[in-house]
Amino acid sequence: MFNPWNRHPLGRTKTVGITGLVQSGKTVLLTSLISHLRNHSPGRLPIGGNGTQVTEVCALPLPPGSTPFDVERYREDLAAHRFPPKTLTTHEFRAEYVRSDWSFTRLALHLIEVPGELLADSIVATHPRFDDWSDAVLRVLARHDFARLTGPFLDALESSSDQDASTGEETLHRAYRTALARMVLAYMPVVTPSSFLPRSPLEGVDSTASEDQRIAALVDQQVCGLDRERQFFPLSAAQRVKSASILERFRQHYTAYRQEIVLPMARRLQRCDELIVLVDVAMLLEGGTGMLNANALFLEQLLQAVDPGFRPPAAVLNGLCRVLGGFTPFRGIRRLTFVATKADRVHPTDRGNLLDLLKDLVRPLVGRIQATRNLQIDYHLCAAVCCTRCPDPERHVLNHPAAASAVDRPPSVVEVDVSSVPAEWPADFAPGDYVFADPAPWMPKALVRVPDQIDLHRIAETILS
Ligand SMILES: Nc1nc2c(ncn2[C@@H]2O[C@H](COP(=O)(O)OP(=O)(O)OP(=O)(O)O)[C@@H](O)[C@H]2O)c(=O)[nH]1
Ligand SMILES: [Mg+2]
Repeated sequence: MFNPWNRHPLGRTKTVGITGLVQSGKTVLLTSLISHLRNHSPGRLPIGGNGTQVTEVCALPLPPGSTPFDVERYREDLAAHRFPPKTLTTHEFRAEYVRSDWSFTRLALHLIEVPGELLADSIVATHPRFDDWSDAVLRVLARHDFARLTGPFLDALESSSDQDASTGEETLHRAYRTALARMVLAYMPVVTPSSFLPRSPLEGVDSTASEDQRIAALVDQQVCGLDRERQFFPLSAAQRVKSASILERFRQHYTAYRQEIVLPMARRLQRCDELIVLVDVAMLLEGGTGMLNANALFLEQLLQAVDPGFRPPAAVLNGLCRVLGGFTPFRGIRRLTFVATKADRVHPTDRGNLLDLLKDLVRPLVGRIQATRNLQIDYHLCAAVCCTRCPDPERHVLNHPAAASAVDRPPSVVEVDVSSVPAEWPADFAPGDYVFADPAPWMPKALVRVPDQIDLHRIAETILS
């Protein structure tokens, strides 16, 4: 938008989605980034060259019905060594920025945090029909990585042909909810429908509850669909032939769920200009091969759902319009940035390996898209808040504030041994083979002070380009 009265007359807009699995660090990254840009110091967060200064000129109104990203509240949480609350719905932030190396341009930046829970339903977004979703989900559940968690449900499905249809439905539904509950507790990112994921603490479950008690609470309290009356679970081809009335009902429930919950989220992601996907690589090493494979599958489904990149004619037209400072005729994701987050959890000498592991995980997945489309892809490593210190580069230890400290009291500092990050993904590794630092959250209380970070400027540069 051209405004001759403004010192920066050329207005550009950009929408950036920040996404990644549950607990990948989205809220902390946005909180730290916005704090840094509000108090920008080229010395602490170098962007561009020659001491470029970034200024947040003003906050901009959000589209009606959107939930604001509450940066002040998250800052306070972190400063009090509390985890930020779980993000349950899409949170948004809009502000206008100028950079001292932009002579005429100002940028209206729209940042959107998309919760990881919703992304588990990427497989729903890419399958318009219940029958196809069922087949796709059953194929995933039969994979070796999930067999331990989903075996009883698959066995029940197999043997259900001997049972009367309505008894079979209740037994199967319970078996499916139990399989999902086991996936939730194992942090497997393929829980669909994602309505099953708990949005608030479960009733009757405290920190002393056993795994069986947690599974029972999830099975009893969570739903697979829009509500208790409109639930569904995958049916095999044989079941679909045998139980026509159940199939008809499940098709309706699936369509309603897809339209009300999943498609709005998928459209929102597809309308972003750029997407930043956070991956906690250290957590994947801690979780074992099963979790690594599940995450690769999750990333594949996410890429299918957001459908990034442009075919050459659309890319050329958009590029031309952008150079001329105008509206781009084709909406969609033109740039994907993958970020290995929480880099402070590993020893400083291992951070290069962390980035290599991220590339090894993602490259095969995006290569197929890049082969046919114009799509910019970047890989970065960062810690939005650096909570660890390396007391001695010769030893594989890190110092950090202890995670289990009393709220509102400065946490005690502990020294922990951390594993070496391998140069490539090991062929087979079990949960617990790797252990990294798990520091308490941290943020300076004074608003003029910005948190220590590792390479956050690379993300800022991407967003403000
Ligand atoms: N050491 C370290 N911990 C981090 C960093 N970023 C996030 N964390 C921790 O990781 C956990 C998850 O961070 P969040 O930012 O809430 O993650 P999220 O992706 O928004 O999580 P959900 O909203 O629940 O999906 C919190 O305990 C944070 O303190 C980081 O840069 N370094
Ligand atoms: Mg969050």
